[in-house]
This record gives sequence, structure tokens and C-alpha cells, in this order.
Amino acid sequence: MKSTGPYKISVRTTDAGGLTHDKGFSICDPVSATSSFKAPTAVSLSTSSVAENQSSGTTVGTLSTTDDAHTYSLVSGDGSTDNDQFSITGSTLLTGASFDYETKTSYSIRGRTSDSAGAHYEGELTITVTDVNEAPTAISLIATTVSLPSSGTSAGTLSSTDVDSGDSHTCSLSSGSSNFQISSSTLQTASSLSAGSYSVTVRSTDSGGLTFDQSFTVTVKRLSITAKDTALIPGDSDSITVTFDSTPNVGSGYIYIYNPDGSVFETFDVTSSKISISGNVLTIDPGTNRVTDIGNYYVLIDSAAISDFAGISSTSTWQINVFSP
Ligand SMILES: [Ca+2]
Ligand SMILES: [Ca+2]
Ligand SMILES: [Ca+2]
Repeated sequence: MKSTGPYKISVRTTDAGGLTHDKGFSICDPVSATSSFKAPTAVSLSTSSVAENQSSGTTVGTLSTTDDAHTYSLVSGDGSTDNDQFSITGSTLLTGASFDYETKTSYSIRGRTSDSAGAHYEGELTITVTDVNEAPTAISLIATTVSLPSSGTSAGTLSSTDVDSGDSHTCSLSSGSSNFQISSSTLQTASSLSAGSYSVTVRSTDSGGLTFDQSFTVTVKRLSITAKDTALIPGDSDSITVTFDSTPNVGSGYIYIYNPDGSVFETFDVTSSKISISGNVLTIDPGTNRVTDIGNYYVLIDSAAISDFAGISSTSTWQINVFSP
């Protein structure tokens, strides 16, 4: 194989008087001179990941190649699936959108590097999206109606929604009230509440300290009596009825009717067949037991006998006057 030069030659000129002048020249082999322009053989990126939620136009990294003096572009071909999500300015690769790690974690692009002689190289690049902690987006409360609460009565179980897989949360009371407390993930009443609607705001804090607040309305339900039988005659076989402001539900316990002298006239297990409920009306059927004494009988109801009802513990709350017909 012949040398590729450069070749050095010297040229002499001689005039008519025999005087001379020498000048040196260098000559390159035109074939080997062209072959010294090596085509680029790779395109690489200084950083190939970008955090989610960054604005469009965020720098991913700087493109480089094995040769120098290049221009870069995105071209279609193998691996160009996500070219439309990026752009190139100079040698900088920029995002063309805000990425969401939870939706898509990896993007594929195809880039071309071209040198000044028109030679080029194309390669596939993978851009990964890195996860960033995001705030919880919701808090759910399974139940929001509380029946006959005392302190510590559950108002429901709290759970948090968060796009970050596997994130953990702690709930606390953001505002609202001394009426409630949180034990583990349970919202509880902090005192005995009267019937009505209560607002409470719960804050969920994720493992990264980001928070979300959500307000709930907790309805406290307590049955109250709107009408009751208060008069009987001796030997009366009528049942005794009591009407509540909404449908009572049988719990466990007893209803007692006392004689005027304070002795027990009859005891009814609320689950027995002598107690029936139709709509808002609870009926007590004394069966064959007939009142005989003239005077004021009174009724007591255990606090747990009927759900949502506080019971009757005062002898003066519900008296039935048995009078001479
Ligand atoms: Ca996200
Ligand atoms: Ca995230
Ligand atoms: Ca989170």
C-alpha cells in the first residue's frame, strides 16, 4: 500500500544567466485526505432521566457524539415512538410535555447526528421519568352517621388516596373541633353529642410530608319520642304504643313497666314477640297481664334496648295513668 503523504517536493527555476530559485511544496493524496473525515458512530445523552411534573421545555440532557462539529435532530425510524414528546435546541434535548411517572415511566426517541461533511449516524435513546412524591388527593370516610354517640364512638374509618404507589398516610384533625378525635385510622366522637350535623376537617399527611384536607359532615342520630300512650283503664287489654321521630331498631335489653307502688308490673325483653315495630311506632303487648291499680304506672327502657335511643331512666319521663272509668 502506498504512503498517504503528504509528499514534499522542491521546484527549481533557472534563468538564462544560470541563476536559480527553489520553492518547496507539499502535496496530499486526495483519496486519503477525504478519508480523514470519520463519520460519527454514536449519539449519546449526558442525562437520560427527567423528573415527572416538570414543565414542557425542561432540559433532559446534552447530546454528544464521537466526532465533533455536529448538528442533532429527531428522525423517524426504529425507536422513534415518542419523538413528538421532545425537541432539540442546539445539542440540548428538551421535553415537549409535562410527564407523569404514574402514567408512563419510559420514552423512546430516535436521534440523528450529522457532521459538516454530511455524514450522519442515527441511534435510539431511552428517556426515563423519575418519581416525585405528590400530595394525597382524597380522604374517604366509610360511615358518617353516628347513632347515640358517647365519647369514643366510631364515626367511620378513614383512608387516603394518593397517586404514589405504596405511600403511607397519617390522618389528623385539621380543624373543626373538639367534638371529634382520631384513633389510628378511626374518626371518633370525643364527647357525647346531641343530635344534629357536625363538620369536621381531616388532614392526611403522606410519608413525604405533603398534605390534603377534606371536610366531612357527621350526622349524629338520636331517636326521640314524639307520642306515647299515657292513659289506660283497669283491665284494659290494649297494647301500649310509643312513637319515635324515626324508625327505632331493636338492640338488646329490657323495657319495664312499674306499678304505682314501684314494684315491677312486667318486664319485656325487646327481642321478645311482645315487642313489635312498625314504621316509627313501637308496640308493647302486655298479653294477658292487665293493669288493675288506679294510679300512675311508669315505663323505663334500657339505654341499649333500642338503637339510637338513649333509653328512659327517669320514673317521671313516661307515666301511664290508670284511672277509674
Ligand atoms: Ca404523578
Ligand atoms: Ca409520583
Ligand atoms: Ca404521596
